This record gives sequence, structure tokens and C-alpha cells, in this order.
Amino acid sequence: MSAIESVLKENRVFEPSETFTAHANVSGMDAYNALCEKANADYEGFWAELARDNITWKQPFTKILDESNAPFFKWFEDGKLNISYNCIDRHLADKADKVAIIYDKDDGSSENITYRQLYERVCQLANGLKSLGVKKGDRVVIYMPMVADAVVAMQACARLGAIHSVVFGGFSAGAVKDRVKDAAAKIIITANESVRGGKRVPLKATVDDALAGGDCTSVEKVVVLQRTDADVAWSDDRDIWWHDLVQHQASDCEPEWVGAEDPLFILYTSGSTGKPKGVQHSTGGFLLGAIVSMKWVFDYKPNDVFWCTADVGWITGHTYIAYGPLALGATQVVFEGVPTYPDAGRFWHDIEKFKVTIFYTAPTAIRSLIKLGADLPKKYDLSSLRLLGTVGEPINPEAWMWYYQIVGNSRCPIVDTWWQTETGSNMIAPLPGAVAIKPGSCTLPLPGIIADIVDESGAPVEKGNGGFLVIKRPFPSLLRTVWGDNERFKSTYFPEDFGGKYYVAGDSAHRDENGYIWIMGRVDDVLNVSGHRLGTMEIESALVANPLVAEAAVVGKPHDVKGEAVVAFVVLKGERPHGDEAKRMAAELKNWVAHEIGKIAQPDDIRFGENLPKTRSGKIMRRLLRSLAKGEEITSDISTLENPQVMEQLKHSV
Ligand code: 7RM
Repeated sequence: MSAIESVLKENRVFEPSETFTAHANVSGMDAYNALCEKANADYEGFWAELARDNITWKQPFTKILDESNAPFFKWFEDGKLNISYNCIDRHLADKADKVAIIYDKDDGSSENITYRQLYERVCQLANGLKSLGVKKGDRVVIYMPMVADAVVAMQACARLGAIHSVVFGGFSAGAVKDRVKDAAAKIIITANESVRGGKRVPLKATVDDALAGGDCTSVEKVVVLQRTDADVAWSDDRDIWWHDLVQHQASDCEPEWVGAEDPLFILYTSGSTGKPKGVQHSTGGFLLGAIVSMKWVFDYKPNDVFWCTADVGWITGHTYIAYGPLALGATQVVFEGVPTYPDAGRFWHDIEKFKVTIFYTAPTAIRSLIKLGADLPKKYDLSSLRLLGTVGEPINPEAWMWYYQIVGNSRCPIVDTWWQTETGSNMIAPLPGAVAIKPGSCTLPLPGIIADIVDESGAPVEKGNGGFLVIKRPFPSLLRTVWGDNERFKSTYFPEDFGGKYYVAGDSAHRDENGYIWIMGRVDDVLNVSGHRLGTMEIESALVANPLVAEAAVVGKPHDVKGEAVVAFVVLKGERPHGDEAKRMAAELKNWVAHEIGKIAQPDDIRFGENLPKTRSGKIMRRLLRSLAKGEEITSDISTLENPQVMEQLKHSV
């Protein structure tokens, strides 16, 4: 077996400041190591103590981890709880008037919602849903804009023990239909329209389309939030306005006490090919992962103003908007808009306006904001910030440095958080008052997360070599199964190649001499150039390190001699180059990569676009780029791309 080679060297290290460490929830490396040792010494006891200390249980659990039917693990199985109770009710005694949600609307206006108001809104909707017959275990599809009421809808389902399946508000009718059918949803909650970047998107009409063929026989009612003044088609016996549904409902609603293993939600991951997988999460374990990571990684303190810019259509919006911050009684910003509206200063403007202390966003947003206005953050007072975070993709060191210096004013640690829809909460990330950070590395696993990097036989690789990222012991926030498909769950995540014992993440990674983990990309994206197995991340980082480059993606294309040749898709900070200018730039970038990494990683083919094809959550679609590199016709549906028009630009080599 040839290991995946690591070719990029990054030597910068940033220690936590003394003041940050002094106040941190986990203060210093000794404290971090002590937690890890505690987990090693008594793994179940470690998690049980956290679960007792952080969750309010209606009925305490007596069983901790049940591994008898691996990989269908159970945690805290006989415990009873309600996650909505944990996120709202338990704060009412001392935080009823604290702002829970600053709803930051697309047009720049905002609305504060206190914990008491949130409680009332959630209870009223829960009562309304109950009146429609929703009960424990029923599935509810939520297809909504990023309004505060999206969180209310999720919390209301959780209050009833109903299983929500949030479908991102940018998805097509076909995607809605597939998900509704797979989960056999009884209710759909939507809005007449969403508003993003000043543009209106017809959500209700899309739901109508999804239901039109009559395939979705499970759906009984469609609840419609009136977000705008737009009229919508109406089906009298099926559709009901949200405001009518809640109007006469009581503002108290006894939570449904569910078992810790009862499903909290399903979230479909598109995956690179095939039918979307309904990732199914538990109630107790998921909540625990959200809470401990808020404390450890985000170093949450009662005075923080937390802002996670994700959409609730993605796991990040579940864990770090809908549940985690609320479980801790935090004040958080719920952002409806887009980072570029009314201009590329929106994030910085709103950080100043709401005095945000913890800011969590994606590398793709950072890179595009550098391209659109690298100096814009300097126009705003960002001194309230104390911690920055990233998630979703490897962050290349150059974008990291900009985030650190220009946004964080070289004061704020950056938590680069590696995790997945399937893991439910952060797995590998620095605890910011303990672990020194390195640009581009997600650093070390959280205490109690037994991550390793192994070869095809499951044996740990040598430091410096790349391999498969695995988690060797079950942890509470891990997905429980793929909805309705236990076989797919087993074969995808606990494959026999690795003895069926490890959770296999599907990412390649390597460890450096300090044991720090560097994600190299998805295993499916690894290139094989003349027998060298190269991750995508490092070549992309080298390209972005060039001062003229804003973004880059590399893929392999078949090559007679080398096996595969590197093809690079590049977005420049300035205009997209044409003709001789493009040829000159391409030659310069080829030399640049040869110089930064070595000849083996040098692209044979460079193509320039104004952007790269991305999923709606901002991940680069390398599968499409591979087809373009090979000169194949794109036959798959690209209508759900954020930016389908760039595909044409990227067809042609320079
Ligand atoms: C949270 C989320 C998961 C995949 C994962 C990785 C990539 C996520 C990082 C990262 C490098 C990171 N869930 N990924 N975070 N790669 N560094 N900090 O994104 O299910 O949508 O995607 O995203 O490949 O497997 S997800």
C-alpha cells in the first residue's frame, strides 16, 4: 500500500495568550491532557459524568454505553429527557429576560427574542402541531428561510418528540420530494417566500411542486409562515398559515419526555453520488456533544454573543444554532442574509453592531470576502471579538492568516473545527486556551474522541504519512444509523476493510511531529501522480499562497505516463484572465507550485474561472471538476449549484 504523501510544510505556531488561557474553560495543556487521561482511564465514566453534569434529565440513566449490537451503539439508554426543555425551560428561572436570539434580518433590521419569548413561541407552535396530530416519532420536514422561526420550528418538534428533517431552503422540488418520501413525513413546515440578499425565493410554490405528483402520500398538512407579503396558491384542506395555527394556542406545553436514544432528527447528506443518506441522530448523545464542544472549543461564557453563520439546513446550523448555544443559555445571532449583501462588509458590520464575541464561519466565505474586500474589516470596530472559528473545509494557511490578522487583529485564537454531519459535533479542534494553533491544522482531538490515522489494513501510519481518518471508539454524538437503511450505515461508516470496528470518516489526513492532525481532503479525491498519492488540500493551499490567487481546486485526469496529471481550477483575486495574459499566469502558477511543493505536484493544466462550482453549503464539487478535466459532458443535475454559470468558463484549458 502506498501511503498518502504529505508535501506541504507549515511552520507557524501561535500559542494562546496568557490572558486567554487564564480565563479559559479548559486552561492550559495540563488541563487538556488531564481530561484526555481521564477519558482514557475510564471512558464510560468520563462521558457519564459529563452527561450528568450538563444535561437536565427527567429520569437519570443507569446504563452508559451499550456495545452489544455494534456498530449500533447506545448511550444513556434508560435516561429520559427533552432537548427543548434543556434548551429553554431550564433557563427560565434565572435567564428569562436574557436575549436568546438576535434575529438579524436580510434587510439589516433586527429583532431580539428573549428566553421567555422563545419559550412561548415554541410552546404555541408545539401545541399547534399537536392539534394537527403530531406526536412522538412522527417526521416533520422543515423547509424554511433562515428566520428565527426556523429555530422555533425545530425546537417545537423536539418538544413533542417528533423527528425533524430540515431541508435547506435552496433545494429544488425534487430534493424536497425525495426527502419527504424517504422519511414519510406527516407535516411540512415552510414559508411563503424566503428573502436572501434582497432576492425572494418561492418556498411554498416549491413545496406545492414537490407534492404535485401525488407521490408524497404521507403528508397531511403544510404549515406556512408568512415571511413576505407575496400571495401563494392555497389548498384549503391541506395548507394552514402558521399565524392561524398558533393564534389560540396556550403558551405552555408540557414537553414529551423521550428516551436518550429516541431519534431527535434526520438530516440528509447529499454524498458525492447516489441517493441522499438520512443521517439519524439521537437525543441524549447529540445534546451532550453540542454542549461539551460549546464549552471546550468555543470556550463559551455567559456574556458571550455567539454567531454561527451557517444555515439550519446543514448540521452546523443544527448543532451550533438550533441546539448548542440555547442549551447553554447563550445570546446568539441568527442571520437570515448573505455575506455579500448589501456589500461584502456585512459580517464585519454586524459583528460591530451586535458586539459579537465568538464568530464561526466557513473557509469558502472567508476566501470570497478576501477577494471582494480584503481591507473591509478595517473599517469596522471588531474589538468585541475574542474567538474565531472555521468549519466545512480545510482552511488554507493564507486565508487563515488573513482571518487571524485582519479580522481577529492577531488577538483571537482560531478554532479550526473538523467534524461531519455524521459526528454531530466537533471532533478535532483546538481547545483555544490550551492548544497552540497552526494555520491549516485542526490540531488535536477533543478529550474522549479517540481519533487516529490508519492505512488500508487499519494499522496506524507513521507520523508524517497520510492515511484514513478514523475514530476508534463510539462517542455519544455519533449518528445512530442511516434512516431506514441499517446495512448502508454499516457498510459506509464501519466497513469490513477496517475490521468493522472503526468509524471511518472518508477523509484523508496526516499527523505532524507534534501529533497535530492535518486534513488532506476526501479520500475519494486523492490523486495518484506517478505513484505519489497526493491529497487535494496541499496543492490547493500552495496555489492560494500565491498573492494573486483567491481560490483553487485541483483534481486528477488520466495521463498515459503519470497515471494521473494534476488539473487546477483557479480563481484570481482580480479579473479572470484571457488569452496571453491567461497563458502567462498559468505558466507562473505552474512554476510556483513546483517551487512551493515540488515538480510532482505541478499542474499540467490550469483553468481560470470567476468562481468554482460549490454546493449550497460552500464545499467545492470536485466530482464535477473531474468530469470537466476529462472533457466529459456534464449530465448530472447542476441546478442545485450555488453558481452553475461558472461551469462553462472552466471547460477550457488555457
Ligand atoms: C461540519 C460539516 C463534512 C466534511 C468532512 C471534511 C470537511 C469539515 C473541516 C473539513 C477540513 C475542517 N459537515 N470538513 N470541517 N475539512 N477541516 N475543519 O462540514 O457533513 O457537511 O461535511 O467536510 O471533508 O468530512 S459535513
